[in-house]
Amino acid sequence: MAVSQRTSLYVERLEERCQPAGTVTVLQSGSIVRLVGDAANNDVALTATGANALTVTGIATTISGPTTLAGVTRVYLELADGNDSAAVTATVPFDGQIIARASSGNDTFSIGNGQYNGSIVILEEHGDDVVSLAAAGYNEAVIVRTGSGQDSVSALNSVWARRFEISTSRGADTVNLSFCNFADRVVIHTDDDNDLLSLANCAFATFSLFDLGTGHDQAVLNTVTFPTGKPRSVLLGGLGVDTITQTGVTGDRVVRGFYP
Ligand SMILES: [Ca+2]
Ligand SMILES: [Ca+2]
Ligand SMILES: [Ca+2]
Repeated sequence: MAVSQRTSLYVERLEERCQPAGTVTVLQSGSIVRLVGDAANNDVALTATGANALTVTGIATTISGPTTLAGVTRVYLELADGNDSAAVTATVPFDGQIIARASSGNDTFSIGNGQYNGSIVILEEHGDDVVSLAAAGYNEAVIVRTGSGQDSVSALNSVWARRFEISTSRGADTVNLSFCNFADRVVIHTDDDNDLLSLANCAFATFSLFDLGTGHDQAVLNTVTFPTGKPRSVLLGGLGVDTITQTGVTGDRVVRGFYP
């Protein structure tokens, strides 16, 4: 009897974890907006409606405070505990900065579909986080730190005017860049554990760094253009038995620490 009760409670908790819920409080102070979540699995959508204007929509999540915002130069996403999701779109170009602050849980950030003229900073810590940057022009720096956990960062079908930095810290992480043009430097550190770096149909206009850290890492490059001349781009396997596959790769690069 006791065993049966325990099983039943565990199933209920799993169902609850998969459902968006809770309340996100929207606070505006001058040009700064904070979206503050609670311990539940919050799910919000932000849509740019002007260079400094946004609407906030809760997906099975209650929004407390204004949902139509003007005069915004910076947005903080502070969704707290739980497995949170935030999706930002800017088919009307958005000039503000977007900063996601660290929270526990397995969080998903999707920031794309449009034009971003302000920098984007994602500072995650714990949990298996997913960051997706797709179908957009990123006209300022984009910095992604996903912390511990098995994280996934993907950049798809986008143009990057300024630097793009990714650090995925501990955990078996995946970084996938495809159909992207990078005008400025790209710096990727996947750090400890067995990571996967995939670059497909990408062009790098200036030298870039890909450091896979310790662990048995894998790099797969398919149809990638690096610039010629110095300084050269660098691919580092680091400690561990690392493998690299290069198909249709042009330009100068230094490849170190991989087994053939
Ligand atoms: Ca939350
Ligand atoms: Ca990680
Ligand atoms: Ca590694």
